[in-house]
Amino acid sequence: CSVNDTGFSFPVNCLDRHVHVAPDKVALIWEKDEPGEEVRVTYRELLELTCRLGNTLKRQGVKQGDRVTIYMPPCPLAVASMLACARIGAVHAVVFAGFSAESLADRIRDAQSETVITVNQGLRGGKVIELKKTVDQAVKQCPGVKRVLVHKQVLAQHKGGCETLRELLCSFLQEMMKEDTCCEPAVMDSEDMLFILYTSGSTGKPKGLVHTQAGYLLFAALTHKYVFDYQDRDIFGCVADIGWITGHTYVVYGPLCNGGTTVLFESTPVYPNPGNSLWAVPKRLRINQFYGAPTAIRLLLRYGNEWVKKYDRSSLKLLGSVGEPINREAWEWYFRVVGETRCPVVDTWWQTETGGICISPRPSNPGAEILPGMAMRPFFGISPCLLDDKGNILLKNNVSGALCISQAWPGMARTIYNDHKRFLETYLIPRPGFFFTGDGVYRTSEGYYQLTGRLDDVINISGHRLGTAEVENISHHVAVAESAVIGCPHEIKGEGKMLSFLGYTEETLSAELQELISKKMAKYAAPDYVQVTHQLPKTRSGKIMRRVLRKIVENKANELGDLTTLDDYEAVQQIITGHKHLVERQKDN
Ligand code: 6R9
Repeated sequence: CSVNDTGFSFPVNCLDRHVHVAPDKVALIWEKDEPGEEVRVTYRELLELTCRLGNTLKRQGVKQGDRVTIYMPPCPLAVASMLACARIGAVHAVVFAGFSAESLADRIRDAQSETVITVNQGLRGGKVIELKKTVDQAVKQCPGVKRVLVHKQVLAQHKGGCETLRELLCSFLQEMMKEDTCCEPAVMDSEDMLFILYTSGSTGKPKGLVHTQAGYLLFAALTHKYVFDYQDRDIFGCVADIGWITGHTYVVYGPLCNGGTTVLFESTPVYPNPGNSLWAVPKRLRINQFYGAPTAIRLLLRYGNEWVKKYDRSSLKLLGSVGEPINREAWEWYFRVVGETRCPVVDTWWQTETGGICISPRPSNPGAEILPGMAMRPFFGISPCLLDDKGNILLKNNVSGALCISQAWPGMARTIYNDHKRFLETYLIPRPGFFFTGDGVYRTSEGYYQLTGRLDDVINISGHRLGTAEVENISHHVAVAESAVIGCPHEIKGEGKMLSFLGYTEETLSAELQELISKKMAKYAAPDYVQVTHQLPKTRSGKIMRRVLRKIVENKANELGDLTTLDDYEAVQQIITGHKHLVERQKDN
């Protein structure tokens, strides 16, 4: 298959280039749900799969610029589907395969996708997930959908086949195998759309952020190479679902553009147990860089050191963290226990909107210090800027403010699909002349950046502004796995009175925690109330949903807002009940 010389579209950069040099190099390692069942796909195989799939899409009538919704768990076919869209110039919109039919339908309609690609079933944590059924329900509410391509995986007894939905539905593996392994890449403009990815706003409908061709790929490749010090033969393990931006940039585009070998994790961090799931993998697959979320690190920490120590982790050279502020305790455990103090830990700050990592300890001068729980330094071309509420630029160190970025960078999202006004209102108008991230940050006296949490979560007590992360970081106590701090109305202290939700501990510990926070931070920061809970409300990608907690303490449990990204509704119900008990006890006292 010869590559069109003028074609700079993605699959050429992510596949063809490498097939010319090293066709048999492994591109993907699919670490399946059942440990030890990995599948390896070489660059040649991935190119063939992508081309066949590209031809199938074209034959089905998908054209350049059309949107294609992909509803699949992490697997080689999902990656090939993304790359096939890119190859023919279509725009992919991957939707996390845990979303409900309703949420999927919203996203299909918003993207105006005529095509949906899915698999009949998926496996996660040993459970069969009926993806095709969800798609069936979703497309009933989407009159614009013309075709659903279903890959049949044989996982369990599957009745009925896929012929039921509509005429255009096809079992696409069969179709694909009839196609040619050569598919001319579309020639795209650098600013043409590459993909849409939905991220939830705190209110209203989800935002379909648009990333474009050249800038995004450049930023994905550069950050992957330099932040993680990715070398030619390394095996890169990013435990993120392809339904999130981390999966797009650091499972798919960054590693593949760099000709690397990337791991697709299908399972959960604790299936079948907290050792076999993740800690056995570095040795078996010889993983060199491991990139995960604080929520998973905190969960695994709770299971103790033995699960980790059981397995050889000498292949690891670097550990990364993304998605939330990483509290000091989790950072130390990651560094000391998981990485045996040998691997630098990079806390990487970025967003769906930024396309790739913007602040992280590496790259930096050889031997440069890395401080626990801090993203520290801006990446090449990123100019962070701190602004106060009135829009004044804060130039000094040892200051907190809104994190803004003062000049455009290649990976920046260009718009919200079909709603440029909302894009401007959310990111560019709040602080004119700057990109407004919505996150709070503290610049230390050394000039390093430490994220303090979402600005809408900031608590104001007697005139003092507190970032949630600052207090949560201190709430570290032997019996506390995770904590979330929120504000609630208070007559005396003005705007805020604090209340913490702390997991896995006994209520008798609340006094100890109050003392701990008073001592380590300040008396005013000590929580007025401590509620003990077994779980915190989290998004499916592991972020704590503090706004849900806020509504509960404001007694507005019936106005919890958009919960489509909420992972476990049961956890919220338990917190509501727990909160009622807490209020009753307060009254009794
Ligand atoms: C990549 C990703 C973005 C939001 C972001 C911030 C939080 C991400 C962080 C972090 C502190 C870090 N966030 N990384 N906060 N330290 N290292 O997660 O994208 O899902 O769009 O979330 O996540 O609040 O604004 P996305």
